[in-house]
Amino acid sequence: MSPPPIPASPFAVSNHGPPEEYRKRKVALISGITGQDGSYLTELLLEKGYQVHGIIRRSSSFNTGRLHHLYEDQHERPNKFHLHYGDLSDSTNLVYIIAQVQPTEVYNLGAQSHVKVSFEMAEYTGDVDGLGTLRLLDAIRTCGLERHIRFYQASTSELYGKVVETPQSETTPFYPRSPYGVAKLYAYWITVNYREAYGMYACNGILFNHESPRRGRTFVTRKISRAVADISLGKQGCLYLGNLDSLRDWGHARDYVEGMWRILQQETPEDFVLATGEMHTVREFVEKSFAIVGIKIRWEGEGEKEVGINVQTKGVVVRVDPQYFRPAEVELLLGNPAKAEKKLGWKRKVDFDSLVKEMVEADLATVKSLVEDQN
Ligand code: NDP
Ligand code: GDR
Repeated sequence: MSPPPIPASPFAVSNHGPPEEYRKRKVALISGITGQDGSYLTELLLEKGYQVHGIIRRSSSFNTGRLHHLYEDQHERPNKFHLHYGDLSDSTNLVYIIAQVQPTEVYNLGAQSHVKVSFEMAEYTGDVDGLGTLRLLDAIRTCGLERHIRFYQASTSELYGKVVETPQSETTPFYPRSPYGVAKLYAYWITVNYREAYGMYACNGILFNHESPRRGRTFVTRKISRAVADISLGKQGCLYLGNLDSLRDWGHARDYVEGMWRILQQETPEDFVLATGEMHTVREFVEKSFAIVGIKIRWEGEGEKEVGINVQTKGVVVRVDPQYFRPAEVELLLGNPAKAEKKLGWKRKVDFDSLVKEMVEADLATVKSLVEDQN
């Protein structure tokens, strides 16, 4: 005997019109709009003619710095860009925003996204990164829009965690190594489950690390690029880092938000890996970044005692500080973007050297202008 059909949401109403008509409106809702990816995705979608709505958290300090230029542009694009207060821990508010905005595409980028912090705030990370995804999916159902909205989930290479196979692809088994990775695993599967259970157009983008001058300053690449600028301009003495040997597949955030959008434009919903297919150590990122300001590094010592010495001045510019080690480390991440290249026609444009250069040069410009302001 076949099981009874799953009923549509009890709140479903038919006043949204047929899905094809509804989707012509091109209205995007982005959680995590104030973050690195949120800001690049907003730029991309506005360029493509979308009306963009973002969810921002109430904060006692300013948290919309990455969106400032877009807000300024509003006069040229009236009624195209709107921000709503909300939080992934607050379902009532998510239902309200979905009902009010009636988006055609939802990008769930909001998260406590720092892996090391997730060991200290494990429950909060589980709530926001894991259950927050469920709340957003359920808000869509509650509004009866599960057949009208396309949903993107910001999944991550941290799902792979411990190395099972390389390179990692859509079929590689998951083995997360942090509360962040475990929370994102729940989010990954609830997205798959709502696609299968309710026929939702819901997809996971399994994105490998992507960086930019807008990267948060506690992530390793930006921490390095900013320190190189500070050290070379005499504003900082030494850079303290954790594991120099971990290997990451680093791309540019602007390329990756283009991939997110492409994932939601396919005929059928599927999950995709976005990666460069190349990996580098943290140590290499350090060496390349210092080389841009003419500092050549020589490494001395081992483990916690290892230091990076400026070959010309003989001064120590890098030290290892165990406070940045993680209770469980992801030693290596290397993605296989073949499926995305074939089906989405997506390929990263920015290579490793250009990424490092752009980040260091941007930080040099920022620090120089700060120094000038002080003088
Ligand atoms: P960021 O840390 O730069 O941005 C995170 C965003 O989430 C911010 O807008 C933040 O708001 C918001 N946020 C945090 N907590 C909540 C909450 N409780 N409710 C609503 N919003 C919240 O991350 P990225 O832009 O780098 O990454 C975007 C997404 O992609 C994240 O989900 C991340 O986990 C995932 N990801 C990132 C990768 C990368 O390499 N960048 C790779 C793979 C996945 P606020 O500004 O107020 O703090
Ligand atoms: P990651 O990024 O954990 O990969 O998560 P992060 O830049 O924090 O770390 C990368 C690697 O560098 C090592 N490392 C350090 N990391 C930080 N933050 N600070 C240091 O001082 C330091 N020294 C060495 C780390 O141990 C690690 O091995 C990012 C986030 O954007 C996630 O949200 C996203 O899901 C994944 O990328 C893909």
